[in-house]
Amino acid sequence: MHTKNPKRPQNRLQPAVCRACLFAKGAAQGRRPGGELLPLGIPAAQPRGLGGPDVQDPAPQPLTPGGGEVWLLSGAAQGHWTAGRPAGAMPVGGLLPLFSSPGGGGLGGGLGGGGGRKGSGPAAFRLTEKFVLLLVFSAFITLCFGAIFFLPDSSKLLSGVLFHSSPALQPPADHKPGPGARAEDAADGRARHREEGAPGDPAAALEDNLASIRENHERALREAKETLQKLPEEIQRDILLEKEKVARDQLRDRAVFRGLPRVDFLPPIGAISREPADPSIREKREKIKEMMKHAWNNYKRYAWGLNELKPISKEGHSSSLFGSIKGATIVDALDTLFIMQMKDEFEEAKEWVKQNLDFNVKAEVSVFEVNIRFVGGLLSAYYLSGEEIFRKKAVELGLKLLPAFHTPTGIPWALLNMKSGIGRNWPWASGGSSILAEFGTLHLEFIHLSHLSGNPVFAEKVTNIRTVLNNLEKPQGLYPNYLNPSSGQWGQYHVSVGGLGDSFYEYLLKSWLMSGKKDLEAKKMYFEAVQAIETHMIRKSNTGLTYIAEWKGGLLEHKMGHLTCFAGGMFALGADDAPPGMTQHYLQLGAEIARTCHESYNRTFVKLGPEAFRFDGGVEAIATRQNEKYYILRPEVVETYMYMWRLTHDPKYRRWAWEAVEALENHCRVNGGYSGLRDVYLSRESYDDVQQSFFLAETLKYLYLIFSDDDLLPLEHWIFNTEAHLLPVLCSDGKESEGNEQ
Ligand code: DMJ
Repeated sequence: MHTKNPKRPQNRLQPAVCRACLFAKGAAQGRRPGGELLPLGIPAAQPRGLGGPDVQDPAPQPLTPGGGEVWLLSGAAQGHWTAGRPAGAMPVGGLLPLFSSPGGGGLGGGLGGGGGRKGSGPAAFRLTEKFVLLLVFSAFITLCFGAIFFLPDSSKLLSGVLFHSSPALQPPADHKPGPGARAEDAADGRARHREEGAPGDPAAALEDNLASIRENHERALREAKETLQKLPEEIQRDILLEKEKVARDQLRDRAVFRGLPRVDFLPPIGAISREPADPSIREKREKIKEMMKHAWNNYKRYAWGLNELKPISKEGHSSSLFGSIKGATIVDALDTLFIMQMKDEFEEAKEWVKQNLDFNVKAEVSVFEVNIRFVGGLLSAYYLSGEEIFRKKAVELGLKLLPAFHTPTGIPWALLNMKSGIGRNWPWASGGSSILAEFGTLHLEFIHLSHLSGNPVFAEKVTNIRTVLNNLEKPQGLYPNYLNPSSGQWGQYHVSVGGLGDSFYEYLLKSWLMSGKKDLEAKKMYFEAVQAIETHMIRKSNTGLTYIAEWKGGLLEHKMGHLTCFAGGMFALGADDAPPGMTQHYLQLGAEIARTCHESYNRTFVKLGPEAFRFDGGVEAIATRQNEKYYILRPEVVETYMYMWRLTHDPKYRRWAWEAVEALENHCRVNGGYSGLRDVYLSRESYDDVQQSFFLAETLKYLYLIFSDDDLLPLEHWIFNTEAHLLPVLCSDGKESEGNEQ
């Protein structure tokens, strides 16, 4: 946690390696508390020597103590100071005269107008001085990179120093992969993931590292050189231009927001259905509605307005994935409440959204999570209810996410500070890459944002992602999980239909379907990808269970994640449009994956499946590692049952779904709601004390649909986003398909 000192400006100072480049670009900027834009290389706080803000401030020693040093803060060190020196800070003043100033001016002072030392800008240096500076600077950078990459446990250093991540976003050591994300493991799972499997060739990895060090080094040098060549006036002009651009963008966004076009709300098709005729099915459906009530009432009682509920502690649970946006459970649950006809609850949720849902938050959010849960949830609530507030909030949030696309390629950052508009990637992601399942899971929502706002900008952003992907060479036709948003090159060659990859494939198929089958590019990309996946990643176990392995640089890790289980439903859903002669094949593949995932449930004590299960070392569909034995109320297996039921009406899918209901009731239900389990093979309960918001958005919704007639949310009219939020199919003219007058 950051210790906040209200007197200290909250600007985050960047590590030394980033300074020159960020400054030179004049692109990424920090803000003074008062809102004035500053290049990141310049500390927003005026050092005491320069008449800093407050003499009472216990804060750190001057940025230019004795007129010399500048302290660089690491994220963890922000706000923590020891004996006149920030913990984790390193002095660079002596090394970097550019940033120091005997008179207390330095570059920051010069630009900010506070320093006033004549000639303190770069132009004051003679050519030889510049050369020496350059040499010193480059030696310093080399030293930093050397230390970062070659010291033992460099990954920790990388995340702690280079990427400077907020502790709030760091995976706690004993926590499960983040609530959700098929773009999985926002928490520890991901980082471990990366280290665990990766067979790979160490020489190649070293070569990769060296190449990226060289590349970074050269870029930093180039940019430092450019900065040195600029006159202070030029730098100031760049800053002004950038400032104007930001202001222009903000104005444009506000205009869009104020002037939302009128849209005719079409009554949704099949949003409400009659009771199932069969009394035993009716009873089961009623039971699932009762589960929703139990989950909702407890959330309301103990955690109202917070993101999620801790059902054992009976208090709120906040996930760093949403920064300080609140109310994840409320927004995620809206459409489930609607289709279950829980009208009072829907109304109170709507009222909360109206009064309290606020996106003007400072902390960083996961762009992917906020998109699938909040944008998706709001869009879905709008399309079902026609309430304008949901459309307005969805567009407002969409606009807030746009700065994430501010990268050289337009591939968005994973994390975004919605206040400052500054983005970055997960520190653990291969070489600063963005994640396929994250940037590849925006398409559906963004197309609808353009549709509902009349602003093409959203659609343009996601169309560009496609273009970038289509211009890239794919190893064996497969899409690696990592893509660098600056270079536009793939990171590590890891491919997964589970965490980090999954919903990218799902969104290709659903883009095709949601476009009223007009988006041929999506269709082509989907079927080509699926074909490559089948060839290189789908295998059968000794006893004939079909599974989808993970592909790492040409080698297979024979493990399948709970997240991967969604693919059964996906294969079946795409079957109708498969290349000639393949429809039956894909339906069959969907059925086989469903069976394997059912086995992974059936082979546990609690009859709910583990996070990942393996097909090696003599086991099949069983988790062998302790850290893969948990179940966090995930939906993917019942999601696949839902599609298989709808598409085949084979009664076993209802049977299997009911087994899951019973297991949830027997093992996850507690007085205070529903909890995940730490070990599904244990006979005693091992609660993790979190009621994930997707339990209400997805797990209970899919279960309810399995025990409803098919005319509730017919698949030919509705697309479920990856969080099970509903988006109507758009016709060829970009309009929603006509509603009936139910
Ligand atoms: C949900 O947030 C979404 O389904 C996402 O795509 C992946 N993971 C969780 C549920 O497991």
